[in-house]
Amino acid sequence: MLISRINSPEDLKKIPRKQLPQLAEEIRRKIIEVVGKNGGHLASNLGVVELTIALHRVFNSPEDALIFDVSHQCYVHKMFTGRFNRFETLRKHEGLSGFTRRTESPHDFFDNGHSSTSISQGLGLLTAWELNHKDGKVVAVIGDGALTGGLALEAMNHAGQLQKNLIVVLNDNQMSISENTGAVSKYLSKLTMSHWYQSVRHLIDRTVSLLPNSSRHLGKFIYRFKRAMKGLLLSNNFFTDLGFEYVGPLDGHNIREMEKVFEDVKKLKGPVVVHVVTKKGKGYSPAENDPATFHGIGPFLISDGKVEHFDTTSFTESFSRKMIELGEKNPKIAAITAAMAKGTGLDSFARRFPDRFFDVGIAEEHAVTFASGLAAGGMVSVVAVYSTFIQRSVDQIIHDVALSSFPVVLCLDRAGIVPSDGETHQGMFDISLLSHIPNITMLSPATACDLGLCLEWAVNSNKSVVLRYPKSACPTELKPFESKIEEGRGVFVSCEEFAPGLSLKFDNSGELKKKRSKKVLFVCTGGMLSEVIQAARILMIEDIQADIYSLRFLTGIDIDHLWSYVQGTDGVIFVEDGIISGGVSENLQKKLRELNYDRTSIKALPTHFISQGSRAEICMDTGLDPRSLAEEAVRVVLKK
Ligand SMILES: Cc1ncc(C[n+]2csc(CCOP(=O)(O)OP(=O)(O)O)c2C)c(N)n1
Repeated sequence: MLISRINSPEDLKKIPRKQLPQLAEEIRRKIIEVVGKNGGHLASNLGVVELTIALHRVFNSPEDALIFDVSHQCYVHKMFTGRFNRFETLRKHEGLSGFTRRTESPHDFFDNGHSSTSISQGLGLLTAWELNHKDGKVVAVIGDGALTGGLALEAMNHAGQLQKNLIVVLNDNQMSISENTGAVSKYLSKLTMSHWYQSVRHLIDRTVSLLPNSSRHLGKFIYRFKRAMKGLLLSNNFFTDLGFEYVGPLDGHNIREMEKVFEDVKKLKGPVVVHVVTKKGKGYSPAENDPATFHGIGPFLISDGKVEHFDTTSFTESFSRKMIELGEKNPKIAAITAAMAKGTGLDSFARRFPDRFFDVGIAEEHAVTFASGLAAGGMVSVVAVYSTFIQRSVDQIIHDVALSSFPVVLCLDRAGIVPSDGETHQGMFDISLLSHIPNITMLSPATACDLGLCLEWAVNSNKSVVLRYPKSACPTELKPFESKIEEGRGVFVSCEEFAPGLSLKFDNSGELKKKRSKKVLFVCTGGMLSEVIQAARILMIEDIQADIYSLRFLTGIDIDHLWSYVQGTDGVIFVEDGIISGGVSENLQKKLRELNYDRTSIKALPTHFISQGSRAEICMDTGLDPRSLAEEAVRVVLKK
């Protein structure tokens, strides 16, 4: 295999040109094989095989910097930079990250994962290199989806001003995760059409030159037609107007053509955009035909691309269904997402109520402020994004939503522990960031039914509400979670509910014992209910009665209600899938201390970045696995 002989970009440069198609084929096969097993960003990586070959053959990484935006498309780059041997460990616990990571390689300049950062990063890096008299080219590789992010446009604005030799490679496959949306996307299609125009123009020119003199009036007509078409397609180039040179659009699967252009572009002065057109999912028909599903996918069967389906309901599915139901009932509900229609489950709402659905592109800040505008105009806005990406919108939530108490419901999927994607995707900051904002009510539903009730309450509350729920299957339904929502109050789940057999205790002679020796109460965020139930079952076997109080509300908590369940217990264990600092547990622990109750302990995510693994592995790493929770409970109730 050619690919196994490449340990550095220098090795790649030695591969004879005629063997490059074979190399591309080997790379595609390897990506499909590993992502089929481990899951990952298949379609995006299959689309950039030739582009990455051309970039690494022309530029001299790491003397030159290749910066991948989001960096979900960096698999080929990893293979060329000494990581092919470990490629099988992609996205696994302690394996290679699915994104660029500085700790992995000097060829990875940034720890990316969130979108639209590469132009800012590249411009900063280049400026620093110049100030430090270091030579080297800086190339930002950004997708057409990522270009819809405001940060990328802010960076272009600045780059146009600074006029440094920044090279921006625009990888245009007309797809974000789903089909790209918005005016920028339309504009790029127009530019791409100009390529078609150039080819057609040459054909027309040749045909006209062959026409006899008598047909000259036809020639004039054709000339006017050409001019009109050119005006339509090329009159304004957004990039050149911002002060960039523009080259393209190029065929992103033609290595030779790209190499030639990159060689020329290296010599240019000032910033340049090289527009490259690629096909998402190239070379694997299930991904070519359905690039949105294969954007980020779990393990699948290579023969037909089918994904195994489990017989469980996820929080996302539950949200998706409830939104349709609420949308039917209330025509004032509008739904907004930032390029995550499929991931958040809003795609079905979009199909059912297209007039009330808005995909704003990768623009979380705008999504929130747009929602506040809708709310000001009499709508109830539901914004669905991932917890990690709402970090972008903290100011918009404070300034544009909470200050005016607008009825905006923020639904944060992937809150808490997020498997496989690592540090950049954990949903661990939302409680600390958002729960302290005045006028914000925050809820953490624990089951599918609970999510539905919380969402219904939220859209009817006329308040600014945040709902957070994890990427996981919902715990199987428990009756207490069907109870009516009472503001500030959590859901008490007695051990009889989730461990009916275990809740009865017999002594050695077979007599039913009335009481266990000790009693503990777990107070948890909804996303941790599954692990807490398992921990409670372990304790029941060990003669400790364990009940649960699930925090439906993370703000404005009715402390008297909680206290009524805490009284008479030998210990309280708070369990939270957010960072400990500024979390809800810290606050409640303080409140219980004020009531002279101090047999408490907090098990929350540590305040450091958490890398990839399965949910169970991350729980083990952070002490949130059922066994560790049970051990902590024993320590507290036995005062060890
Ligand atoms: C701030 C932010 N919001 C959302 C996402 C989720 N996301 C990851 S990749 C992607 C689409 C990127 O599209 P594009 O840049 O065109 O790359 P492609 O995968 O099409 O090559 C999105 C929305 C993200 N990574 N960061």
